[in-house]
Amino acid sequence: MSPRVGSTASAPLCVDRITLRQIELPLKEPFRISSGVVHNRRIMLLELHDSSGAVEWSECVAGESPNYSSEAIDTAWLAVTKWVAPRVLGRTFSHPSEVHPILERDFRGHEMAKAGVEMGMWGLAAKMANLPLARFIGGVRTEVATGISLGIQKDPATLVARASEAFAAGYRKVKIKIEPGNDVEWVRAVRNAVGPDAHLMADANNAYSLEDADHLAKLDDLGLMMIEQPLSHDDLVRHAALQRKLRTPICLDESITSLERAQDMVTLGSGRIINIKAGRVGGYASSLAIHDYCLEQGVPVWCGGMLESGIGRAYNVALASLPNFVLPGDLSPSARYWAQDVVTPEWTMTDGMVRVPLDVPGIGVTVDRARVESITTRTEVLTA
Ligand code: OSB
Ligand code: MG
Repeated sequence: MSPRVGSTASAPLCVDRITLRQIELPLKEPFRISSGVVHNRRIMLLELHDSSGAVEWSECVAGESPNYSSEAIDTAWLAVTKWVAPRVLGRTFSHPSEVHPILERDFRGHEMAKAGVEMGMWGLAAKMANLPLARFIGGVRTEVATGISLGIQKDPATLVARASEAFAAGYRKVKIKIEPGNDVEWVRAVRNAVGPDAHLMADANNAYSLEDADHLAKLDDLGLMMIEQPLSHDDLVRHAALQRKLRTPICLDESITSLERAQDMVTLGSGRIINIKAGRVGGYASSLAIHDYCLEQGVPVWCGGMLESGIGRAYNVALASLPNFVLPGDLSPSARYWAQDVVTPEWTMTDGMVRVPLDVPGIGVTVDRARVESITTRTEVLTA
């Protein structure tokens, strides 16, 4: 990949040690999507040590089970220790954009595992360049618009209450998780309660098939900004057929795992919006490439979330400061998820916006080591 226009020069990077930690962070309330439920986040954190003494943290977004993609924290742990870290440790990079191609060569899949390390290299490079990560990658925003992703609730009345509370709290968008049986009438109930102008969308996490096209078309009257990933996790062809039958724009999440998949989406007409999650596409270099391509193509993007701790969230917020992140992201503040986050300051939201940290080099938050230690359940130190 050629260096991105606007990407900032950096001092050479040479990481000689990566500390992996697994933390267990209880969610305030279970998060249910069509493909599974999460009660506690078991999260891999990475601490990258440069030979110069600089240190930065990153996070691998893989979850407990392979219900979102084929990856899970235990496969990612194996992939990082066995194949990802060995390609990076002790090697000198003149810019973090050089890491992605090294991780792609004869190494298929494992995007979340690759991204955990690759994004850490960007965070570290920003810190060593004495720049906030957002500025290091060419971000232009000082704050980013925030949406909330509401898991499937016990009944439509509860969903309506949660959505109304979210708008009252200032959120700029409410995303409603749907599945067959809990869909059109639930979204309609919310729409009737919040009024015609509220920014609403639905996310199906692959719960439908093309045979449901006529049913999904009933959403067209509900004024949704988009419907996210209605069909299979790796599908593009059927989404193109479905998009031809819907007025509501399709947004792809699971299906976009690389720049090439984003290009295929545009070529085939499989969707009109992309949810970029750096973890899903192998990290920042790939996210930047997808962002730049979508900007060229007039395809709006927004930043998705994977119930990250405050560390992963820092990378999401920095990414969302890029120019073509024109729709509110799944970037809720720390208190939406956790009784206590692992960073200081915690992520907060004011008037539906999260501030991009621009006063500190690197990821912009400090890791609370005592807090991390107290919830660590596995550690492994990898060296060159
Ligand atoms: O599909 O966007 C999704 C969380 C886990 C797995 C998949 C998804 C999500 C979310 C959460 O919607 C968004 C957030 O982090 O707040
Ligand atoms: Mg999604």
